[in-house]
Amino acid sequence: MRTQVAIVGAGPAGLLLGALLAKAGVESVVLERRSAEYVLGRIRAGVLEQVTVDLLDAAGAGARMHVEGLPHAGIELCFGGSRHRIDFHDLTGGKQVMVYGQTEVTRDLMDLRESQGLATIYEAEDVSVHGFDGSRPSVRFTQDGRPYELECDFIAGCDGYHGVSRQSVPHSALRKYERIYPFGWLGVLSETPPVSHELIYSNHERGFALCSMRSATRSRYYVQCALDDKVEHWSDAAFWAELRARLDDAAADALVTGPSIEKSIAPLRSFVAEPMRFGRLFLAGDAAHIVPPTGAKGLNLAAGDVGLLARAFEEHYRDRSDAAIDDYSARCLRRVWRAERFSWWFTSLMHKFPETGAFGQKMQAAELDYLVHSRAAATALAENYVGLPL
Ligand code: FAS
Ligand code: PHB
Repeated sequence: MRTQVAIVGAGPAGLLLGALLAKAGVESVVLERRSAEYVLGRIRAGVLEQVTVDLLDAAGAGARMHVEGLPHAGIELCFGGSRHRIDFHDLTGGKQVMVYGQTEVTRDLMDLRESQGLATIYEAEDVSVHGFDGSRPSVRFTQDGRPYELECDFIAGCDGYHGVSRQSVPHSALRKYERIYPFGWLGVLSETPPVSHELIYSNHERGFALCSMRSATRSRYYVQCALDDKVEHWSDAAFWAELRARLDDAAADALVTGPSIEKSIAPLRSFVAEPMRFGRLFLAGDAAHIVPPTGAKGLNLAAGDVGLLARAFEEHYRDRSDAAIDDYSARCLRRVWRAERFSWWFTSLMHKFPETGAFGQKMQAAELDYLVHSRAAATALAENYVGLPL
C-alpha cells in the first residue's frame, strides 16, 4: 500500500487534515484504531472559533454547521450571586464563536470523506510508525490478524494524547511541559432546553460550573469534581442539585432538568510537547498539546495545526517548496502557547483551589470584579475566547 500522507487518527484533527489535503489534490489514508461509531460516541468540545469554522468551510464540511450551529456573541460570568455578560461583538469588533458539538464536526468530516471515496481504515490494530527520520516513512498495522504496511511521503500524527505517534519519537528529541490540575470535570448531556441562550461560566465557593449546549433542545453541563470522583457516585438528581447550587438564583430557577444521556468525568491538564515535527513525522492536535477545556481551545488548536500542515504539504507538492514544512512547528507552537496561557489563566480564575486558601479566593474575587468593570480586561478575555489569528 502507498499514499502521499499517512494520517494516524480519525478524530477532528486527522479527518480535517484529510479533507483539506483532498481539496489540495494531495492523497491521504487515515488509520483509526477504533470504530467510527466509537469515535462518534465520545462527547467532547462544543465551541468553534471562526478560524475553525473557516477551515471546515474550506474543507467543504461546513454546510450542516451553518444550518444547525448556534452563533454566540458573548458568554456570561457568574460569581457573587450575579451574572455579568462579556460582549464579544462590542469588545472584538463583531467577532463571535459557533456552538456546534465536536461529535457533529466529526460526523460531517466522516461523511465528507466517505462521499469522496477516500480511504479510512477503522479498527486498525497495532499501529506503528517507522522511517520518519529518513526519506521512506511507513505505517504498519494489522487488521483481522493480517499485517499491512502503508508506505508514504509523510506521517501526520493526529492520534491524540495517548496515541502512538508522539510516543514513537526518541525521548531525547522531545521537550515536555505539563501541569495537572487537582480536580476534574463531571459532564452531563441532556435532552433539555439550555438554561440560558449563551454559556454561563460560574465561580462558586462549592466549585466551578459551566452551562453549555448542543442545540435549542440539548444541553451540556459540567461541575468541577474531585480527581478521584467516580461517575457512579453521581445520580442525575445529585448532579442537578449540585449544578443548581453553583448558579445564581435566576439560572437556578430557570434550569430544566431531565435524564442524562451521557455522563463522564474528564481530567484537566495543560501539556505541550516540543517540537511538533520530527523529520517526516508531524504531530497535530492533542498528540502535541492538551489544554484544560475551560477556554474551549482543544478542538480549535487541533484545527489550526492541521490548517497550517495542509498548507505546508500543498506547497511541498505543488510548488516544490518546503519553507512552510520547515516553519510548521514554530508557527503552531506560538499559537499553542498563547492558548495554553489563556486556558490556564481562565481555569485558575474560575475553579476552586483549596490549597490557595482564603487569600486565593479573595484574589479570584478581585480579578473577577476588575474583569467585569474594566473594558481593557474584558477585551483581553474576549479576544482570546473568540480565538487569536492563525
Ligand atoms: P482526538 O483524541 O479527538 O482523536 C485522536 C484519534 O486517534 C482518536 O479517534 C483515537 O481513537 C485515535 N488513536 C489513538 N491512538 C491511535 C493509534 N495508536 N492508532 C490509530 N488511531 C489512534 N475540548 C474542548 O474544547 N472542550 C471540551 O469540553 C473538551 N472535552 C474533552 C473531554 C475529554 C475526555 C477529552 C479527552 C478531550 C476533551 N476536549 C475538549 C479536547 C478535545 O476536544 C480535543 O482537543 C480534540 O478531540 C482534539 O482532537 P484530535 O487532536 O483529533 O484528538
Ligand atoms: C462544551 O459545550 O462542551 C464546552 C463549552 C465550552 C467550554 C468547554 C466545553 O469551555
